Amino acid sequence: MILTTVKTLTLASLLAVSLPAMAVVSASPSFAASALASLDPDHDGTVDLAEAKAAASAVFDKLEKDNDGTLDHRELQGRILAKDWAVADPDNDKTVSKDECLAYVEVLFKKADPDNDGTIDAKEPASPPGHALLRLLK
Ligand SMILES: [Ca+2]
Ligand SMILES: [Ca+2]
Ligand SMILES: [Ca+2]
Repeated sequence: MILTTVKTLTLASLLAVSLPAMAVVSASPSFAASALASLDPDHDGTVDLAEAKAAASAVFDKLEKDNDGTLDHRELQGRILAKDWAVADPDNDKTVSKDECLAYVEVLFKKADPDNDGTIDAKEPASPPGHALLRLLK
């Protein structure tokens, strides 16, 4: 019985890792909070724009496999939803440069910070732009 539970949990966490977009869509507040924690290196309970941009920069470098300086749809693996490409890719060349990526993070960050205090706290990632930010930065 205990073993079955462990197996189920392991499967669930594997699914969460292999399907990041789906995991974020179905995210509970506690999931959002734990995802937030991984973006909060100074552990003050909030993510500021510098932390979000640092995380985005690290994700960009990790995903940039062919070293052409941009991320295409294949490299992004669904981290940017189709409807958000117009925002993330203003020059419409179907790839996201690092500048575009960081500008997109800034747009999402401002939308995900409704009280405009310059930080995203544990509750704020539950908003759609908060989800978009977590989807990109995971
Ligand atoms: Ca590339
Ligand atoms: Ca572009
Ligand atoms: Ca805030």
